[in-house]
Amino acid sequence: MAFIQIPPTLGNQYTSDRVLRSYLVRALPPDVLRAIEPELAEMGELSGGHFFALDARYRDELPRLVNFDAWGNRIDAIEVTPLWVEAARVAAEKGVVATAYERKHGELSRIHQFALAYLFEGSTHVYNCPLAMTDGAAKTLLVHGNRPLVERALARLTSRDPAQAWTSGQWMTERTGGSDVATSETVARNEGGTWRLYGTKWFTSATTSQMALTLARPEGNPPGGSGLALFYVELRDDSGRLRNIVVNRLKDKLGTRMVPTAELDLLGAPAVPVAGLTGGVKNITPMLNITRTWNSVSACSGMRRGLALSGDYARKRTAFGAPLADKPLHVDTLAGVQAEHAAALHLSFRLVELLGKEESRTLSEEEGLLLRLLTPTVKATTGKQAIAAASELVESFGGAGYIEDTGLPRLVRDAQVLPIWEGTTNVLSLDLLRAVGKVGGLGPIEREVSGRVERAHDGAAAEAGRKALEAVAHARAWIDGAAKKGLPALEAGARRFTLTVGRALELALLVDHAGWAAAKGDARPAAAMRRFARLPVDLVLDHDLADDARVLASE
Ligand code: UCC
Repeated sequence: MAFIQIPPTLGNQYTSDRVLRSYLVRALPPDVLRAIEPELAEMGELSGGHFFALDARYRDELPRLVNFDAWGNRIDAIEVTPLWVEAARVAAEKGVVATAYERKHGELSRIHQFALAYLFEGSTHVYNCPLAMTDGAAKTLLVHGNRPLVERALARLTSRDPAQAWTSGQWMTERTGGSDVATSETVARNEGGTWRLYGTKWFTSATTSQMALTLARPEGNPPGGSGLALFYVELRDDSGRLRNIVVNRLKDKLGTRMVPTAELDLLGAPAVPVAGLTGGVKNITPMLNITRTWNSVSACSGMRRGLALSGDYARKRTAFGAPLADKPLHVDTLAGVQAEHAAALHLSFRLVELLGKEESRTLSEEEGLLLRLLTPTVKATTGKQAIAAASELVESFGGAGYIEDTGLPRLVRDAQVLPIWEGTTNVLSLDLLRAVGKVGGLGPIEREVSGRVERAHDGAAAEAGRKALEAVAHARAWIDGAAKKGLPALEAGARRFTLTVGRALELALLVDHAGWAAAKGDARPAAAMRRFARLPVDLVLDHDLADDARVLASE
């Protein structure tokens, strides 16, 4: 009996989230915050209540692929869990994608939308995956201005009516890999005026979608990413039958286990070019940049969910004569994760702010460059933070965190995908290197950091600000030096460079926010800033480690 413990419970996940609320009070004019707060509070209630209960009930259920009906007809139907059915309904009704396109609050609409997405993610077993791709598809169709496709799909992708709403897939990964997309083998043939796709898509996420954007090489095109074209595919005909697509199997994954991830053969699936017959890799990047933003915000959601559960448990669980919440080392350990969460949230929403401005055409040229640099940086940085946080938070439950039917191991499982899909840490680091080259240097990031720390409100903030500035200066000195040594030196240090830039930005944003909050009598952001300033920020190493890496690799 001594081992019977009280499980953690959750309250309203909006009203109890002091980091999100403090950010929103600052980022939004009072009338906008007043207008959207009821929606956020409702989503917070759903997340901590209704969906948390569904999570407890259905957490072991998996999607199912039914290849044949009782009479031998090939149907390849994918059945998702009851939790996902409910998530689809609520996501549409509450406008988790639509809010960004309705633009009720102009450039602030992305903040509104991503606050909803952040709250929605906690209990819905990564339903943010199809939502991210749906948002990415809507954006990509709009960017390319393909009027017939916009007219056909946009209203569905952004619908609030669950009966009308579509989700989209993003089929980019083939047997040749998910990173080096330019080597994709799927071929597009024009057969009597209709483009048809032939090939295998090795990972397709959330394959219950009605449509997908994908890449294929029109016959006769040259190799490489520019020889690919971006295609729009509707998966099923009016009777619900797959259109020359077969689903070979669902993948058995470490995490995101409710996401039906399928392996598909395209056997002449009809498709429509979205933006001409070349430039496919470049043309799909609007989608990637949106899904990378979702990934960043979802990384924050996972950290927050673990903290909420761990914090509640710490008040209930007694050991060595007192609740864990009264144990200095336990409190100190969680404080480190709280600081990481606050840093990740401020960084992710900075990206979201820029995205909103881009879509409202209020982005300055400087901010445009910053947006390009931030997207890979934020995704890479927050993905790594989410994993470290999940591991620490699961540990904070002791053995209970390791037991499947507590539901806690999912925190680690679902975090682990964040630095993998939508570009691994290394792929994003190399993307940042290329983007720095294109943008013409680190200037926009240096100016963002210096602008954020220049009004440091006290000695600790000034010290934290200096640390952020020094880290960025070190990153800049490193990239200048490595560029002179050549590409191998640049590539070998790219990950340390990217994570340094990301963490320096996080610290600078915390300094800025702490000053604002202190003036309002809120000491928490300054505590997060001080704590984060003591964690590793500058990861750049001056020594050229390439030789060491080669020696180690030869063992
Ligand atoms: O689909 C997947 C799973 C879906 C699940 C969604 C979940 C969402 C989150 C949910 C949260 C819970 S996974 C698929 C993952 N695959 C990727 O993410 C691809 C990773 N690989 C890359 O990102 C690579 O960097 C590539 C493929 C883009 C590199 O290919 P290339 O062929 O080497 O291409 P380049 O030369 O780097 O780029 C081609 C052009 C260049 O422009 P030009 O031609 O003008 O010089 C680049 O500057 O595209 C431009 N470009 C970009 N522009 C490349 N990347 C970007 C970018 N991100 N933004 C703007």
